[in-house]
Amino acid sequence: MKVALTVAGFDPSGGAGIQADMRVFTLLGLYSTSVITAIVVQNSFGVKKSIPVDAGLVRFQIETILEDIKPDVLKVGILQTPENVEVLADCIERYDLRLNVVDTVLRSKNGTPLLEEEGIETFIKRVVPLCYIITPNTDEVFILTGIEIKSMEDVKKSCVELWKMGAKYVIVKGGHFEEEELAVDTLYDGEEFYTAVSPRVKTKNTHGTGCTFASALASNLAKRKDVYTSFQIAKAYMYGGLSNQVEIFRGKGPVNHLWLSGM
Ligand code: PXL
Repeated sequence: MKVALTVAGFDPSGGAGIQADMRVFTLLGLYSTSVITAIVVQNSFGVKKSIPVDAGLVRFQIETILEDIKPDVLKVGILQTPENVEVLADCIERYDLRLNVVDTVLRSKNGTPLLEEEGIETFIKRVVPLCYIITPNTDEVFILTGIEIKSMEDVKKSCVELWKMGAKYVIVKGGHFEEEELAVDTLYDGEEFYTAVSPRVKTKNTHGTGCTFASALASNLAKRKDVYTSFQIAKAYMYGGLSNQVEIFRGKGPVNHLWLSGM
């Protein structure tokens, strides 16, 4: 059985972060280990507060897992502090965690910072060059590159920029172009652009989409599928989760991770 490690935040409402990651890994047939970086106090109406885990404790968790097993893939979510960014970069280098998917979680949908301002520069300097795949949405692209995405040309420009900053593969998610009929994600490998396309699903239940996509991607990489195939499978898994709705919460509920098991 392939093994994943997620380094991410804890979501008490269960739809994002470590809980989403572990659910996706399980459904896609992987064993999942997890290191917690922050406790994100939230429900379906939004994030109230995020409390970071001390960087020394994040390091201790990673070291303790890694002295025992080497995961087949690493998935990264919330880091919150510059110190946690440094620890992650250091551990990727030290333990050679090169097959990774880094989801750039910078702030919540209602604006709570999930990476502190001072951590962004450190993230760009230390983590982006170690990313195998980086998966920003359009808001995160703006924070990381200053490029405001209004067109496909802007998407391509930002892919090239993030690739130049050191990520091996860049996926810019188009889920935030709300007026379009299609949800188009773009992959860039330094040479060519590839797209994964699905119909846009009109739903309020989008909590955890970023985590879900990144974990589905990571699961397929761990199974030694290539990046291009993993990209298409992850997109298809997302579309299934969004289009097979479950109503659990009163606010913005989670995507349905369980749709693949027929629920
Ligand atoms: O979707 C970003 C995200 C990631 N991880 C955790 C979160 C959130 C957003 O709320 O709570 C734990």
